[in-house]
Amino acid sequence: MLRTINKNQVLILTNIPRVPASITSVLRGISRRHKIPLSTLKRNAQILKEFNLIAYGDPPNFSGVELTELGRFISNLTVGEEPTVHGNMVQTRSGFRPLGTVIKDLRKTVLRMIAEAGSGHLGASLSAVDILAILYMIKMKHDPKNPSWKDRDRFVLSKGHAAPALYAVLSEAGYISPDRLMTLREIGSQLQGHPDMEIPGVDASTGSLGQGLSIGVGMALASKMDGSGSRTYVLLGDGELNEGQIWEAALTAAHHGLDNLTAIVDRNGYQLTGRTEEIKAMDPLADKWRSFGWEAMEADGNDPASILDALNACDLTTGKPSVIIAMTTKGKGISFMEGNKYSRKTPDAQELKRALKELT
Ligand SMILES: Cc1ncc(C[n+]2csc(CCOP(=O)(O)OP(=O)(O)O)c2C)c(N)n1
Repeated sequence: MLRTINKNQVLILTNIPRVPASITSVLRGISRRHKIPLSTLKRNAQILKEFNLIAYGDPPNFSGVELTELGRFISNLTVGEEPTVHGNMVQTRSGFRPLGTVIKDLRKTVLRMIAEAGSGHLGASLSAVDILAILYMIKMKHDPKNPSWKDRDRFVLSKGHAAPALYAVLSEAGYISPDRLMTLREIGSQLQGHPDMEIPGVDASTGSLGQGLSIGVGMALASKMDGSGSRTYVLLGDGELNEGQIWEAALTAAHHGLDNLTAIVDRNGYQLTGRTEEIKAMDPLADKWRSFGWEAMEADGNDPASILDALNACDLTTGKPSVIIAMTTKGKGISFMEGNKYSRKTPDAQELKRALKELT
């Protein structure tokens, strides 16, 4: 008998992570992103299981979902590209692409944008690329065709100086046309050194460090009051935690039990002028958040699987906000830029060429 695979089944096949994840969390993610009822996806997952294209255990012997060998074959045929070991296929403006390739391309875009502009926070942008990619490509419920969709998840780039990384991701997701990216920091361009809410997909204007978590608290509180079910994510710098306003916001979020709020600290260990621990020590950082009433966990912030696991764990937290201390490397991905060397340094033509070569 000739069998065909429907669109929902293709979506499921191409969204099975290469990392351990439960079938329910995968289907829930697809349901939220593509606005397909969970029950429809569950039925289709069951069919894929019967076709022997995916495998997962049934409760109580539950196990993570994975593609079978046949499933992987079909999935590759369907999307026409080899999935990488680094993660699942993600939907981009140009169709489904392997996450690992997308992330490399984002780093290349950030390098090109900052080189073209002649200024920008390169190290801080590169350290945050993986986190932003996972949020916009996998985790968040949003719709590039309808940026102001009321029930979308919200994102606040509190460390606003990493704007080039945000613009690169927003472009890949379909919000910003790629030909505008190279206007970074040009007079008259929307794409300034810090994000502005005029830009489709940008939920908060930021740049003055210390304010983003307060904005996120307001958004999460509003979502609770509206009953919209949307989540709010805030990306903070570790040096930014020197700002007292962060800790006022942390108290407020815990006071209101904002379990729809997740903060992510880009713990790259450096601020503008040196090591965070030398300028104002913060360790043990997770314990500090816990003492403020937050669920706190650590993750490898440059490992997509680790970030996704932590974000999924935050979804399960109830009654309090959650924070991920994402251990990252400033300048991540380019050997000679890692550390604080390219905090504010712009690559010259030679350096750009070398850096891009490392990402091939
Ligand atoms: C209120 C405020 N003070 C100073 C600055 C200037 N500034 C821009 S980036 C930066 C360092 C931030 O360090 P961190 O939060 O660790 O982020 P990283 O660049 O390491 O990712 C500073 C002080 C600012 N943007 N806002």
